[in-house]
Amino acid sequence: MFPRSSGRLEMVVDIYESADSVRGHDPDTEKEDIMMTVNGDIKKDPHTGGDTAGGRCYRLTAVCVVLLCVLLLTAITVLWIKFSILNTEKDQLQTSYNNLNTEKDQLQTKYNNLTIERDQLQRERDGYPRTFCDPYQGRCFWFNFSFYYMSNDSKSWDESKQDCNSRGADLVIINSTEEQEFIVKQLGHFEAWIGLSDREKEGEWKWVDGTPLTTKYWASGEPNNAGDEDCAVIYSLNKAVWNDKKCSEKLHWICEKHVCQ
Ligand code: MMA
Ligand code: CA
Repeated sequence: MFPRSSGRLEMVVDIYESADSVRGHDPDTEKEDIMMTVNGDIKKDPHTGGDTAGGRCYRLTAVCVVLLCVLLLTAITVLWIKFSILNTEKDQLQTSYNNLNTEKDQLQTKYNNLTIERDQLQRERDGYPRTFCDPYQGRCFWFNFSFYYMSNDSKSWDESKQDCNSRGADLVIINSTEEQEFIVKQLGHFEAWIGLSDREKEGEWKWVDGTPLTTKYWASGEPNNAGDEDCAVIYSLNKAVWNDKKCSEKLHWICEKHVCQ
């Protein structure tokens, strides 16, 4: 039955529950009329004047699907936001973990150095002389018949001299161009105390073993005693040169120990 109504083709499906009648139902009371236009509109049953059961079911399904979609979208959005927050938190935790790890390594290094220093001090207290070369505190090298120690830390000239003495050595005494060029190569761009000063008498430069200065390698214009400078440093100015500086300044230093000393 496909009657035409107001120019539109309407499909009317009358379902008669004939099967039900077979099962003992009255087909007249349980008859359902479904009228659906071709363009999908649900039409009211001209006999009853209200929505058909199929139309209501269709609308209910549509509403349910829309609701489900909205629910799904909300859930996805919430999950995505949570994921983003967790991701940011993860990154922050990773950064603080890395920072803590770096800090831990630094503390570990400090701890190791302090342990070495403590052991050294204990050995000294027990009467053992300080070892000349401690690779944790500086760099050690040798040249001709001498061992050299170049400090990692910085101290005044007096403290530096004391450190060398505690190693059974003294601040370096330079006897040749070869020796000082070799030392400067180890120094790189640093400057370091050498065993030369004029603190006893201004202008009378002496090595730490008391010998007067003969062969000099002062930088041009030095020593200038600028603001009372009585201690000498070595540094590189294309070649190895010396400068006088205030003895209280904290700088690296170089100890020298003769092989047969
Ligand atoms: C200048 C020069 C030196 C002096 C230092 C002190 C940078 O060099 O006057 O002779 O010893 O300053 O820092
Ligand atoms: Ca100077």
